[in-house]
Amino acid sequence: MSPILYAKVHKYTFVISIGEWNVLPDVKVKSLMINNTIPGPTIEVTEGDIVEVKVINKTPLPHTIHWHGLEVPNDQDGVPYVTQDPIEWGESFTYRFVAKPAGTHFWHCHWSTLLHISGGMYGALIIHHKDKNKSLNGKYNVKKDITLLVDSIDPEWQTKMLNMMIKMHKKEKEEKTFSTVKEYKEAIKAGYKSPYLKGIPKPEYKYHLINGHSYPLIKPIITKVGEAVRIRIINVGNIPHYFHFHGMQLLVVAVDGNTLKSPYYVNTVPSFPGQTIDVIMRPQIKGWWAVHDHAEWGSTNNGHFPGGTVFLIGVADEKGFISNYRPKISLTQ
Ligand SMILES: [Cu+2]
Repeated sequence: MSPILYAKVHKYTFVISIGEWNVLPDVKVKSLMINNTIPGPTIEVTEGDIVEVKVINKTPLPHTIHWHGLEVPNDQDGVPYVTQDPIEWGESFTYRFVAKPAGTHFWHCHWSTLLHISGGMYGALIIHHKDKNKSLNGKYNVKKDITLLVDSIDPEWQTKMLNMMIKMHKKEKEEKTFSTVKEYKEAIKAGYKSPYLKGIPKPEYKYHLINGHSYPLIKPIITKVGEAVRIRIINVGNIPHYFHFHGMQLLVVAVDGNTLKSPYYVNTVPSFPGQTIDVIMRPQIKGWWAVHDHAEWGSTNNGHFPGGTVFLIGVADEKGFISNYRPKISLTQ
């Protein structure tokens, strides 16, 4: 009998809808949301468990979901026209796979990826080691395990593109596909006009998000002197960020979910598009410590510093005291 019959099954339902999302109190963006939130649900399981995700599409756009970093059966990989037809308006599709390998991963929509990720279709996918001896949380005595999903958006581009794509998809109700390159070449000869000849505008990223919000809406991390916090940084967007942590060193322990044989210390953590990076911090000095993208554009809201990915780490002493200075919200530096 297959051991898979005894595996734990985790069932999720992803309902995709179009709505408005506030990245800041006064910045609302037309978005593609899963279960009405950005980021979408976190999938957190143990290696070898079965993950079952029912995707229900309530938008007039096609979608597929890709399990980034996972080794899934080919027909569950979620690449439109490579492993499956897109999930159309009113349709649903259920993905099912064994969770592997262990580590920090994520999921995202793979249709019109540039627009649908910035639209909000992404979430964390955390797979814990089955073998407790391999657990990084165990090894480093981690007291807090925090995930930061990083993205950059251009609200005007996003709204314009979503409206345009909805109109186009309604009008044409077709994604022209070809079975072979020969067929594609012949269609062009016969007068087919490729959409790339028209081009589309490029986004100019103006707001930089951690877990769906920009500074000053990003939640601070609160910890104690000497306590280990694991931070999983997942860059789902299209530009790199370089997170500089004030007042401490961080141990890089995993990249793309893979545990490093030789962990190393940094105080600036580079985060590249599509990459996940796990760091352990164990701050030694109490106080409010700033973290920000040292490529400073990523620390702005529409060009204004401070904004974007800026956030704080509050390090308390054994009595719970952080600092006499109480941080203020500044938008005018
Ligand atoms: Cu999508």
